[in-house]
Amino acid sequence: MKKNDKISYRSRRALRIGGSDGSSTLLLATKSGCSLPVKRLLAKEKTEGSIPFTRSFFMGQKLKLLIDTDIGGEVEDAMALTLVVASSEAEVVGVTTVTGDTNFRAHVAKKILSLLGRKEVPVIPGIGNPKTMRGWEYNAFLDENEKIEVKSQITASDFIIESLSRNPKETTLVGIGPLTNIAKALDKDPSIVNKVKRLVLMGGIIKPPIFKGKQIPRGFEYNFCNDSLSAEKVLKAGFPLELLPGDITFHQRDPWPPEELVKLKRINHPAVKLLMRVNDIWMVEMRKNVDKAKLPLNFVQPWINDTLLMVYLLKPEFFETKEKVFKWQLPDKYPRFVESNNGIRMKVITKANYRATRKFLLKTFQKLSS
Ligand SMILES: [Ca+2]
Repeated sequence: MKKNDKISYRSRRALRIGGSDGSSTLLLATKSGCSLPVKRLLAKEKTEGSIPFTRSFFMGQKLKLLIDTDIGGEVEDAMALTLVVASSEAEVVGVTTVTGDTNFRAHVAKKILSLLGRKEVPVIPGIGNPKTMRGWEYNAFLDENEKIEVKSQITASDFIIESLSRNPKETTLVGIGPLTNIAKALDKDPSIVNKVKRLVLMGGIIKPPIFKGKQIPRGFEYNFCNDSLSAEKVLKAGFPLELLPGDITFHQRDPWPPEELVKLKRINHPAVKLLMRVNDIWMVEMRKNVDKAKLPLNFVQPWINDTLLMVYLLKPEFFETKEKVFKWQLPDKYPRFVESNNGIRMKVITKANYRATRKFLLKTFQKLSS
């Protein structure tokens, strides 16, 4: 939609655009149809409080998101979930958890949703093995003596299949963890490839970025490396695919500048307070990983990755993308993407406006406490 375009609509509808000064404008459309200059509407959109309503009215329904996540480790998945739930432009239809102790992860997702007043959102533990958990994760999200209680009558893969089949082409499946659950769903019902609206993934590294003169090791990308066979299966299946590769995450030079992190820490909302607690613990854990990888110590940063993907869904104008075709190669345990004339077709995020992303995140989280 461009500024000089016109919006035309033919059903009988009324739209009231509210202003922060209490004023409002009623716009009417009749069966005979009419059109309004978008420029005028966009000017109205700048008025605080009217953005989600006007956007959802003209751009269609809210974004329906089904999120498959390894929430419960670093803060990122929880922050990503908080963002989309806090945003009035998205509707989370369900959360499935993957890798490690998926019951624990489902409990964390439930906890975040409850703190945000959305405990009715279904959360389904998926495929994983508790023995592969790293341990410290239990201390970060849970309070002392907090019991993990998650029950589900359905498996995560069946939940994915059912959700996509109930509303074909309406739901965006978002993968911000290893792709084990999605690969399982694909095994059971290959037709989900045509039922999903978009499959949007965080994972892979296309060209290892350099940080402070050192190349980021491929193993720092976790999602595709953790279960590369499932990743290969899902990527090659023919989904309408969009990818945020780890390159873009690691191109951030100053992921959360201290003065902005302080503003996040000042937000008086239990969900954000929990995120900040986990972030502080994660920084200590990350220092150990960075020591092990012999990377510069200033690599210990609150990197924005899964959350960046959610911002892409909500604010695509902050990003640049390119249609690309890749061949998948697995010469060792770390996958490679080689550009090719035929292979896996996808839309790849190539650039991000990190500053705008952080500003949007901060504003959305601040609204939680107002
Ligand atoms: Ca994740």
